[in-house]
Amino acid sequence: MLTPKQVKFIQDELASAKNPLFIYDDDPDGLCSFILFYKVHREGKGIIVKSAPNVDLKFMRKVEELNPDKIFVLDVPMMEQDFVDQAKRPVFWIDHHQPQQLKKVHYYNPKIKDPSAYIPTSRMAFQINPQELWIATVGCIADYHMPDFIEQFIEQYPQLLDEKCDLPTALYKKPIGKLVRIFSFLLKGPLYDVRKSVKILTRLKSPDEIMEQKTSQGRYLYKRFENINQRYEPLLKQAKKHVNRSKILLFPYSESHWSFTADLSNELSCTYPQKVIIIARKKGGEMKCSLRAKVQIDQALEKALVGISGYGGGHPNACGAVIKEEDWKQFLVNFKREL
Ligand SMILES: [Mn+2]
Repeated sequence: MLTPKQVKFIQDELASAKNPLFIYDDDPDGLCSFILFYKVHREGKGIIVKSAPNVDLKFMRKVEELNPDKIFVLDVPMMEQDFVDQAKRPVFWIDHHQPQQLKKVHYYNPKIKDPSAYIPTSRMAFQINPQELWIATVGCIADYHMPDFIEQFIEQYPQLLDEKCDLPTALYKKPIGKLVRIFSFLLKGPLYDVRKSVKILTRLKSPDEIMEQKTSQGRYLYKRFENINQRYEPLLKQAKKHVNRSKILLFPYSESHWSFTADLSNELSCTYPQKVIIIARKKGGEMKCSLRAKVQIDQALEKALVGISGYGGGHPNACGAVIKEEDWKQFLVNFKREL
């Protein structure tokens, strides 16, 4: 969590920014962090980190085009020093992945003090903007974290969550879980549509606008979600057919489908808590994977990557990895060995 002093500092920096640029991760935690920050003053522009989760020199083009006075980077695991140096603007970076060492950045990461801390970025963004309880809740639950303010949420939004429960229940048996899925799916598809959806999300006043389709904006988002969901459900069905006696549930699929890698692995991990889930989408000669388990897997992944062309990492129970296709078989052998 941010200290009261840090909260005040970031709030002041945000308040004095005339044209802030928000760079955020391509998942509901990143998106909700952006919405929380943006809604404080409704000033500036947001861009999603779509390819590798790294703010590098590619982003300089956007900096030059938009000419922001301050840059806020939210929930993105990595940043290049070259970017910070060339941007020549104050950079504020709020994240909760593996701590990085960069100079000339205002860096906030709860793992620096406590390596075992698991605090989604949207939980910290809620400290900056405590007005948007439902946005913060979506971000936290999407990142598999039951927030400490959940009782307040239940009181205010009983239609979304009627009682305290565990995360699998909240995610897959309660309406709040559907809202999490809506946020996740609205980030998929052509960038033009994604931008339009995000813009609408920043303007919603209540979750009922989507869930009950109470406004035309909410109806639009719900309709778009339903369309995307029609691509997801058949994949989920297919993936479930890959369950066998093995400890690992492995489901590879091709780039002819939209990417649902993280959504599939999250859901299957809750449905089959005994299994180690590996969902892999083949794209451009690489296997882009999401790994989930109720046991710790990040160290096994790290060891399995030795001698393999690829990279990966993440949290103890949730990791991502990208493996060159020619090393895929060997990687699986290694990973099974390390489990
Ligand atoms: Mn996150």
